Amino acid sequence: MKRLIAFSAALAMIYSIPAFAVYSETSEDTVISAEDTSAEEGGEEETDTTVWHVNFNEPAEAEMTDDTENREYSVLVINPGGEARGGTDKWDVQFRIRGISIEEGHDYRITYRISSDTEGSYYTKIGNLDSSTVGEAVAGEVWHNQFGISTITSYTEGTVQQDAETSYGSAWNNQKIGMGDTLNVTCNFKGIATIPEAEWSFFLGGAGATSASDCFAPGATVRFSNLTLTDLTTGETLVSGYAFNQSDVKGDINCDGKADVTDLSVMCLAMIGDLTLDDGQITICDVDESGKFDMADLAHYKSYLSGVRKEL
Ligand SMILES: [Ca+2]
Ligand SMILES: [Ca+2]
Repeated sequence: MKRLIAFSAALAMIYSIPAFAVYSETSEDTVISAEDTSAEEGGEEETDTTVWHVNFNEPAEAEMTDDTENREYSVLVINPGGEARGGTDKWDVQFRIRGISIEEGHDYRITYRISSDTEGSYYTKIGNLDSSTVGEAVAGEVWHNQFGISTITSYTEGTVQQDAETSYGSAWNNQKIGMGDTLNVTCNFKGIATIPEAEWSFFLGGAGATSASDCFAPGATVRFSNLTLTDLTTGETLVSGYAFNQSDVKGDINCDGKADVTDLSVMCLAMIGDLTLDDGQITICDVDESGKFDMADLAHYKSYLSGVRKEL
């Protein structure tokens, strides 16, 4: 196990790429007003809202790069907006996708990886487009970052949450992220209302009535990948943005197009329980194709990286 832990530390260093943001809280009324304006006054025109995109309200400004090479979306928060700058609140900057449909009673799994180069926080939710309450879904939100059974793994702090269950009625607070950190998040939740036209959004904006501080400072870069939403009841994949299991390269667990020591580090983290993998990722980790992911796969990978084995 010693060797594994060493690998894990190495991985943590490799992964010390910046991450995130601040955090805030939301009240249904303010969310409604925010949504009412954000949809119309956003920075984008003619944008296909069924793909990941940024939306912002003046004076907020943000820029999204679809980084196909690194398989991630990168959002530069140029101006987070917020009350102090003449804006409204944390939803002044949003990274989001629309065109999702949620069914009451269905089970869902959501995953994402978020990295930030500054300390910050964010709020993320799935809800309808006008924030009107639907049944149990207050402000039209069927899910947010404090609802469901979630596991959060930080590359700097290890496991922050493990299968932590939070009821829907809990405070709708932001999730913090440390400077240079990366969070891997998995959450299972049940659809508490049917929302035929829903969006999944990350709020990255400024401080306001529901947010004590800016999510991110001007100039912060926040990166996203492994953005997946699966309807476990039907097995349907509703959202898949740079999912971890999309790489064609064997053993490329972090989906950067290469099989290298970084991937082995991820596998080591998973092996010691610091990282939770989904079924697709476990399949990728089974590099010796034995049907299971175990120590033999780590040895197999090592022999490839050291040149003893010519192919994975
Ligand atoms: Ca890789
Ligand atoms: Ca195996």
